[in-house]
Amino acid sequence: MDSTTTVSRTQSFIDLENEFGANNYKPLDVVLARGQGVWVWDVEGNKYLDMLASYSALNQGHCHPRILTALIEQAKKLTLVSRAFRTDQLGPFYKEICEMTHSHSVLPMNSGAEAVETALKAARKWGYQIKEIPDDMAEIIVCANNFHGRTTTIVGFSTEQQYRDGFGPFAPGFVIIPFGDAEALEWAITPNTVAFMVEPIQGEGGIIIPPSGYLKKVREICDRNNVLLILDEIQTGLGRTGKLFAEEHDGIESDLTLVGKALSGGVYPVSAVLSNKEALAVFEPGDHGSTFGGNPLACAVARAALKVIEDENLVEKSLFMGHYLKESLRNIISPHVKEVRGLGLMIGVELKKSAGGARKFCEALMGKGILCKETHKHVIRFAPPLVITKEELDWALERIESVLLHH
Ligand code: IF1
Repeated sequence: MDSTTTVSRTQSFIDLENEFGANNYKPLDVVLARGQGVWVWDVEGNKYLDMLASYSALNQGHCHPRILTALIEQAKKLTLVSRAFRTDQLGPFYKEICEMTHSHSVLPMNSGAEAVETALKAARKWGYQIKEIPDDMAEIIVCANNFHGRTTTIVGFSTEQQYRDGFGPFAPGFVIIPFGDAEALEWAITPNTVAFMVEPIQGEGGIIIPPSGYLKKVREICDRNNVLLILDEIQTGLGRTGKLFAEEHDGIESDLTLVGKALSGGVYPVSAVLSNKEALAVFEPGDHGSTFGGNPLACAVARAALKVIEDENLVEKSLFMGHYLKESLRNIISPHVKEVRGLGLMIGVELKKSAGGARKFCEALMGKGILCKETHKHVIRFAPPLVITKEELDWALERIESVLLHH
């Protein structure tokens, strides 16, 4: 293939997207066709190291053979019965995820936003039934700079103008406080507060890590005020930060934990609400549901994805490799870098304003065979699959260094 045909091959796919698709994304102009482990290949045959890992959905790496086998074997047997009937996958999935995460009960959904919505409903119903607050008065506290998904309820309590503009009117009942400020939580709680929902680390917010001990204080405040603590671990969970859940860094347990993304290893949309308390117990038949939530294909995939995390020690790998990547990034002396921060393999490199934005650095990295994505204009996010090796990180670091030094 000469270079003129190769360029037009990529462009032809981009043209199709532009002609027929809604314009709600502006991706890098790379058209991927294949993935294996930490590597992906575009339609020209170029190979890239995936350092985004689909926003942590690919903790187990692309096309993990054990997860694919589970998908294929289950797909041949039974894919969906709806929740009108039972399957031989649901119970075992429940048992395995509850045992692995020390949860008492679980409610399966598909997307992360659905898990968030499920937790909001559970918290409100818990507030009316158990905390006995007056009808339709429930308040849920969330943080500024949050990202919990894209439904109309969720974007209604976003503080990012673009996520909200043009999509109102929004659901009432949400109170916004600054992230990382436990005192602000104390102040915001009223007799009608049912829950506080927070990301342990704000991902889309720019890899923002709260002051140490924040979640510990938050847990104590919630306990003292009979308020549920909902942790959105859709991005931070399942090994990403070097613990199975980020809450473990503070030695606490949430009341409701939301998981998604890596729950399927990026193979299929699977999310869940995990509960340590009576919160999920408020649901009765008919209160909540989903056609695909908990389907046997999803359960088989999630069971395999969880086993891979366990059997391949991905939590420990994330801690070890994350430490290595973070320290190595800190050793790069670049005039553009303001701060390198992160936990496990969830790392942000914040650039100085004078660097002119992270996007062009991501484009330069793509030219060198590394895929990553800017967040909040000035932060380059590095979050590769947790299966990445030291040799692969060294390969990446050489290229990251040259981009950070010469752009
Ligand atoms: C996109 C961002 C990341 C999440 C947390 C819930 C959800 C997400 C903490 C909703 C989703 C996504 C959505 C995806 C890109 C990605 C993202 F940049 F948009 F913000 F990861 F940082 N809670 N995050 O991070 O889960 O319904 O999407 O399954 O393109 O919007 P979902």
